[in-house]
Amino acid sequence: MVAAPTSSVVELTRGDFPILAQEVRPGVPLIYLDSAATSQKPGVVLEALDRYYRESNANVHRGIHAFSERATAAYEGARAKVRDFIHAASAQEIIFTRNTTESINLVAYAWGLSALRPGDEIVLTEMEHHSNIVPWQIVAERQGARVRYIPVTEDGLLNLDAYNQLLESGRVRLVGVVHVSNVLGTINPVAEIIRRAHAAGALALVDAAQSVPHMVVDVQALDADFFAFSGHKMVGPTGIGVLYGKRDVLDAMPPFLGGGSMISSVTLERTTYADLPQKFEAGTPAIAQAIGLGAAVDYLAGVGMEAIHQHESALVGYAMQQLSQIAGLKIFGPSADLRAGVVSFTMKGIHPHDVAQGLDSAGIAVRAGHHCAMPLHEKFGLPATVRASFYLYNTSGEVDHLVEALERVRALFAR
Ligand code: C6P
Repeated sequence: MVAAPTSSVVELTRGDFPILAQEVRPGVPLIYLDSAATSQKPGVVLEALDRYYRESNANVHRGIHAFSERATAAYEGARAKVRDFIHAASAQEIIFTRNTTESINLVAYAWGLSALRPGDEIVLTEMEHHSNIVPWQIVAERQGARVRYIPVTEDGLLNLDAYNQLLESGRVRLVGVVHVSNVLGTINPVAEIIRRAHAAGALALVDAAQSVPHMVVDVQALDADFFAFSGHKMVGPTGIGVLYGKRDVLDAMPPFLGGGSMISSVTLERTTYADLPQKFEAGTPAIAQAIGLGAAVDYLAGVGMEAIHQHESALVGYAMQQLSQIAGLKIFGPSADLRAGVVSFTMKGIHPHDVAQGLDSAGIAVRAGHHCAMPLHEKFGLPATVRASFYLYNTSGEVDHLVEALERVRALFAR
């Protein structure tokens, strides 16, 4: 029997998130267990957005006037905060995008369309989110390249022997791997995967959408060539994401989008491009959202990423132990020590959408469906799962409510 974990993280932070004091319906408080889809936002992030629009709003990198300089300083300040948060060497390696999806598409189109040749191979994994599958399928088809996949084992881990065999073809140009699965919660051994990719002469891209918000990451220690994540999953606003890329790799790539801000000079015949990071930031960027992300990074760093990770590990261990007591409930993925704060499950004889609806009537927000990972669900022979995902503001009491509500759903459908 695992005791309900207690944590100073949640005691310190819970009150910072105004939405968590909301009721779903009169008398039914919100229990938010869907942070893998998007996280809630603390007051400091909401205030940073509001303050920017009230006190500093202007376009960046354009005006000579004081407000443009103020907005530019805040926008570039946010970039520097992100650099420090993921331990990148230079702010020039931090490209602001809309989200993880756009970051990966940037690499697929800018790098893939210029570097891939017929017969080249891209290696991904069977546990990728669609955003790290579909762009590669599109680009591979155009270039005559091939996409291959590292298989997932029954217990939700990557088969690294099969990975070695894939690398033996000698044709692999890029390995793309999810750091933390949004379905299984599996924390993949990305440092080792990247080491093997480099030994085989391939670049390595990490989909870090579910890792950067929840644990300490160091892109230099991992030696990743590309690292993609979203602001909205890390207590920041929607509309802002990040692509980290090694400077020499980004320098060698052509731009993705063309337009204002990404140029050095333009004539009617040709264009020369700006240096990094502007080369990849065409048009007016998401200024307020970047500044909001800077505030989010400050907030997370203030709480401490190691403390957040510990809190979620304890919570997911407790949740798995409690959920496994429910008759007919099956959890997918590895043991708690190998996963982040995500638990996907099915309940015998009850459709996942019915489970989610039953939970919603108890004020509990979870996600049900394929979670944009259809190939992984297919692998497990499932159309859908129910997913509970945790963050720094969740409590063990909320896990208890989840378990009680699931017992009620089970009893209802047993009648
Ligand atoms: N997963 C989920 O409920 P965007 O939408 O671009 O911010 O993130 C895409 C993405 C990429 N990789 C992983 C591992 C992800 O989990 C996600 C987003 C959400 O699981 C929405 S589908």
